[in-house]
Amino acid sequence: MNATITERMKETLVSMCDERARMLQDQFNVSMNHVHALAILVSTFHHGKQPSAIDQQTFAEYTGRTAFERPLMSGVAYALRVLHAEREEFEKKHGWRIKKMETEDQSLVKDDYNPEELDPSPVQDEYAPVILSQETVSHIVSIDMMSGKNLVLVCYLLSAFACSSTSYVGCIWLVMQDKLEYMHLQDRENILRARASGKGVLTSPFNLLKSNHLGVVLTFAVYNTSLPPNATPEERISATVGYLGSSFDIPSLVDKLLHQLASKQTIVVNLYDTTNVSAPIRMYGPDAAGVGETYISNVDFGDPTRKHEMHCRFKHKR
Ligand code: WA2
Repeated sequence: MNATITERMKETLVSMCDERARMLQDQFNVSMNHVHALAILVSTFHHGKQPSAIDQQTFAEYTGRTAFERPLMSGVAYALRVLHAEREEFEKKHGWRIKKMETEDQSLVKDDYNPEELDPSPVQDEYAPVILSQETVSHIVSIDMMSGKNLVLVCYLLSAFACSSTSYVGCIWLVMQDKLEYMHLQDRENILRARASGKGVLTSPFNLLKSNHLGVVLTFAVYNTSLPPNATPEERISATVGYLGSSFDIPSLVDKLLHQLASKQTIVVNLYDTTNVSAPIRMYGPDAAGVGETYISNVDFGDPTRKHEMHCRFKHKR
C-alpha cells in the first residue's frame, strides 16, 4: 500500500520534471533558431547591401518587435569584427571609441557599472565592438566583447604582486567567490569558438553586465561569403565579419517559464551546468545540498560541448 503511493509520487515527480525540462529545452531551441535567423538577417541586409540597409534604429525596432520569437533571450546584439589596422577609420565613422569592458581602477564588483565611464580598449590585434543592439541591451554598444581577457591578466598580476588598490580588493573578492574566470573570458571564448565552428555556441553561466544576473550568452558568427558546410576552421575564421549574440537571463526568464506551469508550490526545480561533472554550477533554484530524493532530467541547449540538467524534488519533507 505505502509502496504503491511512493511509486505513484515518484512517477508524478518524473513526469513533472520531464515536462519542465522539455519546455525549457524547446523554448531555448526556438529562441536559438531565431537568433540564428537574425545572424542571416545581418549578413543579408547589413553586409550584403551597399550601403547597409540596417542601422541601429532599424535593428532595435526589428529585434524589439520580434522579441516574442525569443522567449528565453533578454536581448540580442551584433558585434563587428574590426582588425587593428581598421580601428581608426571605424572609430571616426561611428564617432565613438571602442571601449573595453571595464576601467582598470573601476570597482570590479559590479554594483556601480556605468558604461559611460569605460576606457578605450588598449591596442589588440582585433576587436569585437557591439554596433547594433536590442534596446534591452543597449548598454553594451561600443564595448569590445573580446576585451575581457586583459582584465583577467591585470587581476592575476595585481593579485600576484599584492598592489593595494580597489582592483586588488575586487580581484581577491572575485577569486574568493570563484567568479573571476566566469566574468570576463566568456564572451571572448564564445566568439572564438563560434567563428571556428560555424555553430551556435553557449558560454558557461556568468554574471551578465549591468543586470548582474546569472546568464549565458549564445553566439553565432556572421561570414562574408557563403561558406561550404565542410569549410575548415581557418577558412571560417578568415571569412568572419561579425558576431550575433544573445543573452539568456536565467533567474528572470526561467522563473517566468516555470510560472506558466501549475504546481510550483509542489516541486522545487534546480538547473545545473554539468559540463564539468565534478564541479556542477547551479544556474537556477535554491541550494539543494543534502535534500531528499531527486529526479534528474537532461536538458539539451544545442551546444554539444555544454551539458545541463534539471533536478526536481518535492517541496515537503517526507
Ligand atoms: N550580451 C548582454 N549582456 C552581457 C553580454 C552580452 N554579450 N556579456 C556580458 N553581459 C554581441 O557574442 C557576441 C553579447 C555578445 C555578442
